[in-house]
Amino acid sequence: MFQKLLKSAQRPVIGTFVKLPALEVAEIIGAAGFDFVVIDTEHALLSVRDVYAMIVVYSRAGVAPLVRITDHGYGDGQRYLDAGAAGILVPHVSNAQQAASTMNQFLFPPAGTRGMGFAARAGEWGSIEGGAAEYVRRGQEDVARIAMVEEQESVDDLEGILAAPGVDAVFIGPGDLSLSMGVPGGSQPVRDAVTHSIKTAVKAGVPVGTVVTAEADIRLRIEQGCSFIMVGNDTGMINRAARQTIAQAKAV
Ligand code: 3PY
Ligand code: MG
Repeated sequence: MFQKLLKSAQRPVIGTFVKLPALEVAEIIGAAGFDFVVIDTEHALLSVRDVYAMIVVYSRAGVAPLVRITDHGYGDGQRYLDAGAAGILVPHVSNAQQAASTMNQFLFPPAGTRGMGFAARAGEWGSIEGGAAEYVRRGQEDVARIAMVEEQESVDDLEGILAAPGVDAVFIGPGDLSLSMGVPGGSQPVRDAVTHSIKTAVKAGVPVGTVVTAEADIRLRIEQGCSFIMVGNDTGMINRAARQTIAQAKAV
């Protein structure tokens, strides 16, 4: 779903992080017009069942559900892909070797070692048209395996990460990159490192995305070649709306 979206969209696609398991929130965000969401298990206390329900609600709303997994292990990522996630974001991929060994787990043999779960939701409960071969094809071709580049080391080894088997796209994380560069929260050198990373990925022909906090940066990052951009998250949207609502009421 996400891969197809990237290939067919006339313009870069826009998504947001989602951290709240309430399905009411998922329906509201799902109807708002986002192209994709990233269900964030790295920074939100979501259970596997929470993630599963969110995948179902967002995909039924026509919003591609990606899942950011917690680490480089097989377990969670495999289960979310079998639950029908459109892809996974792997945080803190430090170098090419790590990119290859991590993504290998999420490719079916002979390319990798992912296990067959044809009877799961991603195989339409075993009744997918085209059978197990179609389940495997979707797992290889339609699913997006996205490496997060968010350390100085990964910026330094970016060309290797971009060339690693199974890396379908990269996502530049300015927050952790700023920590890794010793300037929490960001600075011009961090912005420059993000720009450099985006341009390197574009040159390699690998889809690249990032998260922006300022509206002006949406245009900038699109002009630099990002094909997917993330803005905000569900908790931030509620927080801001709540504060604005009460501030406006009290200002009367
Ligand atoms: C980062 O910026 O570190 C991220 O993980 C994206 O929000
Ligand atoms: Mg991060």
